[in-house]
Amino acid sequence: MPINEEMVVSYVSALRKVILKENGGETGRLRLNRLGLNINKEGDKMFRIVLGDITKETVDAIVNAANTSLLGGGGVDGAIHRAAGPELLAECRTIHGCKTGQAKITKGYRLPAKYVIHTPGPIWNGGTRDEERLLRNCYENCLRLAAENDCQSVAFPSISTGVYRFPLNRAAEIAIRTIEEYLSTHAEIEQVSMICFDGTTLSAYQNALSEWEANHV
Ligand code: AR6
Repeated sequence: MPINEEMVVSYVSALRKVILKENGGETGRLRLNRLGLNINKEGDKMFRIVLGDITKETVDAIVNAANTSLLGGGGVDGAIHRAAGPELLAECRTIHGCKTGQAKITKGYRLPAKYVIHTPGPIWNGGTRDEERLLRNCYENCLRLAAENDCQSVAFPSISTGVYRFPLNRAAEIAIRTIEEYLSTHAEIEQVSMICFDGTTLSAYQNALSEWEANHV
């Protein structure tokens, strides 16, 4: 039988899980690097950074950069509610909001994604209100909730960098570091995507990933 890319990716993914499980977290990751099996890089199957519209992503869960009411809004939140249909808002009404940095899950309804994980990011206030820690919490809590719900693929938008005005490069650095650290210590999630809506956002996340890799490989 001819070997195709999907077969290689699924083999590498299974092997990665075994190595992470046997060696635990960071040690496992370093071994993967040495073996040339670190598929956790931009453009490959483990961690993608792409230009796109998150409502079109066929993944187990997409993340919504929501507000604490969880009752919809503009930006990516508005786009997700429009694409999911009114059933999403109806379910959101039953879950009574969410604190900044925390996350709650609903079904995806008319979206190609099975679930939506809603997380209110911090509103930037010059860095005086613990915004960096809260943004880190958003990424961590979304990944944890995704794993608890057996999601293997998760797509994130650039949380807080639109209406909430979090400085883009700092937000990208926090997002990349948090996702990379989570993936290096947890094997359940196989693919994380950062879906960037414009070229400036895409460059910021690509640069943050290059910088992170330069310091960690
Ligand atoms: N797919 C991917 N990314 C998108 C999409 C899309 N369809 N649409 C916009 N973005 P924002 P925030 C990008 O403002 O800063 C809402 O009203 C956008 O270009 O949506 O966390 C909520 O209800 C930017 O890069 O979220 C809250 O009140 C990124 O998503 C508030 O905005 C985040 O921009 C949350 O503000």
